[in-house]
This record gives sequence, structure tokens and C-alpha cells, in this order.
Amino acid sequence: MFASLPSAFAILGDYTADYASFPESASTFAADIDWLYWAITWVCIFFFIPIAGSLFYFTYKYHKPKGAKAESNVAHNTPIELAWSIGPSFFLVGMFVLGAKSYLDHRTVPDGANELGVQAFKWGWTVDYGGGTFHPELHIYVGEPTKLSMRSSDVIHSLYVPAFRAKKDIVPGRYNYMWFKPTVASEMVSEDELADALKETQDLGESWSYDKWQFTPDGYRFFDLYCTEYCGKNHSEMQTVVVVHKTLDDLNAWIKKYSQRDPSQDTPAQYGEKLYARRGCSGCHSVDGSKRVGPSFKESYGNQRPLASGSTDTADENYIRESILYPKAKVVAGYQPVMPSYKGQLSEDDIYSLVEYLKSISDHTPTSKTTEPSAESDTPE
Ligand code: HEC
Ligand SMILES: [Cu+2]
Repeated sequence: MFASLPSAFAILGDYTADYASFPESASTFAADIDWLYWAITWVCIFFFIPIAGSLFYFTYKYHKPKGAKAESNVAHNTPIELAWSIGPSFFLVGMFVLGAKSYLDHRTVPDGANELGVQAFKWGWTVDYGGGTFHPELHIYVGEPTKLSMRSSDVIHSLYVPAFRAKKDIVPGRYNYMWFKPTVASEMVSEDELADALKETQDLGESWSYDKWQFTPDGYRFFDLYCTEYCGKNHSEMQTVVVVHKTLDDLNAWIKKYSQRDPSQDTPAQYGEKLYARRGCSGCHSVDGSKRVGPSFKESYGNQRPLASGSTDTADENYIRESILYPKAKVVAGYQPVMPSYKGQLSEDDIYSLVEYLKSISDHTPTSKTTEPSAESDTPE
């Protein structure tokens, strides 16, 4: 009868081990939360066993043969009634007090916490490091209380870092915040391991797989960060990583690396490809021609774009720039106007890089660029 059980677990594969234990503890919240969780679980088990046990015992003890006449036998015992009402209420009040204390700890951000902006959108994350540097990965450093000031550009999301035991909803139309203090720094993999992974990824022509490698393209091990509020079709892919640096210097060096294009490393088109991944465009735009929330970039640059207004426009440099800064100005027919504006978030250099990238992957090059000048000067503010 239970022969099928092992195969049922085999489907879960590697995951059973993860589910059987808690994720690693990597913040100051973890010990308290785990203790409270187990305390409540044990209290429940402690009461469940005698209650369920006496249920079965009395069912057996007082059962009558089939056909016996049912009779009422109601008795009252005040001491027992009082004992089982007052006794458990101590446990319930205890759970409330400890739960409330833990909640307040999560709500009370310590003075001087390092503050980062986080934007959640369908389906990804953007962390604002200040000075025009944005990245989907969350980078912080060990021992430093970090406050996240969070906003959503569409629906309700929820940010959850299991290893930190920290979670908070992000509601559109308002800022929500959370904080944590990481206690465990992320290790780095060896240069060789990183070089092999980067090479293999490039050879396959794929984007970086965090799941497969379990470290970032910069070689850092990480903690998982998920969305835990069902937010639509690709909710399950709304994940990113948290890297806890050993020192502030190391963190700053990482931020600097992403703060602008390094001309010795990347051509504008190559940098544009990085921005495509980093700034969340990839969540809505494919590069292989498949339709996601938005049109594929394969057919953008240089093509005639049918607009929802009924007219058409050629997707030249200005059209693309406008689409990034003022997405609602010209909405492509057949799509919802859901793209967030990147005004103030991407520099002109960034936009130039993105345009170059779109050019490089387009299936079409315009034969003649005859867009009338008037079309270029009517950029709405
Ligand atoms: C939340 C989903 C979403 C994100 C994120 C997003 N876009 Fe879009 N984008 C859309 C949708 C939907 C359209 C089509 C409707 C419209 O024109 O506004 C679109 C249209 C465009 C167009 C016009 C395409 C064409 O073929 O006519 C360009 C260019 C564009 N996006 C660039 C970008 C860039 C660059 C980024 C990242 C910096 C980005 N988008 C991020 C959803 C998104
Ligand atoms: Cu979400």
C-alpha cells in the first residue's frame, strides 16, 4: 500500500532534504523566529496528542452495540471546565506576547541603518544603490543593519529572504519598509570555478543561471530572495539573490563596477545587453522573437510598428528612446500599456547603449531613414 510513497518522494528529488530542515540562519532575527516557531509547534503537539488520543479512546469506550437506543447523559464538572479554559489561555497569551515582540523587532529599524531602494515589478526586482546605479541583485555587508525602502510599479508583491527570516509585502501606491542585519558573509568561489562557469554560459549562448551555478556572475555565493505574494503568470520566476559582502570596501568596489560602462570592457551594444538583463527589460521583452508581456526586441529596431492609435511608426533611435522614457506615448498595437517609465533611472548613455543593443539583435535594418523631423520634436513631458 505504501509502495508508491518512495516514488512520490523521488519526484521531489533533492528538494526533500531542504523541506525537512530550515534554511540556513543568516540574520539576527533567525534565532528568535526559529525558537518561537518550534515553541509553538511543540505546544501544539503537546495538546494534540492527548486530545486526539482521548477522542479515540472515548469513542471506543462508550460505543454501544448496533441498534442500542441513544440516550442523553450530560454531566458538568466545574473544576475540569475551568482547568481546560484557563490553562491553555496562558499558552495563548504567551504566544501573543512573544509574537508581538518579534513583530515589533522587525518593524523597528535601528538608527543609522544603511538604506536601499527596492522596486518590485512584474516580474523582477531592481535595487537602487544611489548615484544612478541599479542592479537586480541585493548587495549588502555583514553586520550592517540594512533598511529596504520598497515600492511596486504594478501589483502587490512580497519580499522574502528565508535565510534572514524576513518578509514584507510591497503594495503599489505607497512605500513599505523592512530591515535586517546579516550575520553571515557570502563566500567567493575560486577564480577557476568562476572562469569555467562564465565560459560555459557564453558557449551555450545563455544568460547566467543562478540555479545551476549557485553563485553570481561575479563569483559570490548568495542567499535566495523570492516574491511570496502570488502576482501573476511568472510569479514563480520573480527571484533574485542577496550577497553579503565581508567588508564595506568590497561592497563599494562591487557597486562601482556596475556604476557605469567601462569602455575597456564593453562596447555600447555589449553594455546594452547587460542593461537589458540588469534593468529587468528581459522580464517583458525576449530577444528570440517570442512574445512576452511586451514585443520581442528581435523585431523592434528598424521595423514598422503598428500602434494602438491606428497609425504606424518606424522604430528608429528616437522611437526607442521615447519608448523607454515615455512608454505610454506610443503603445504598440496588441499590448497593454504596462511598461514602467525609465525616466530618471537610465542615463542618456545607458539609453544609447540599449539602442545599440537593440540594433545589434534586430532582424531588420531600415533601408531609408526618412522620419520627418516633426515626429522627433513632439516628445511629451
Ligand atoms: C513590465 C514589463 C516591461 C518592462 C520591465 C519593460 N518593458 Fe518595454 N514594453 C513593454 C510593453 C507591454 C510594451 C508594448 C506597449 C508599449 O509600447 O508601451 C513595451 C514596449 C517597448 C518598446 C517599443 C517596442 C517596439 O517594438 O515597438 C521598447 C523599445 C521598449 N519597450 C524598451 C524597453 C527597455 C529598454 C526596457 C528595460 C530598460 C523595457 N522596455 C522594460 C513592457 C515592458
Ligand atoms: Cu511578485
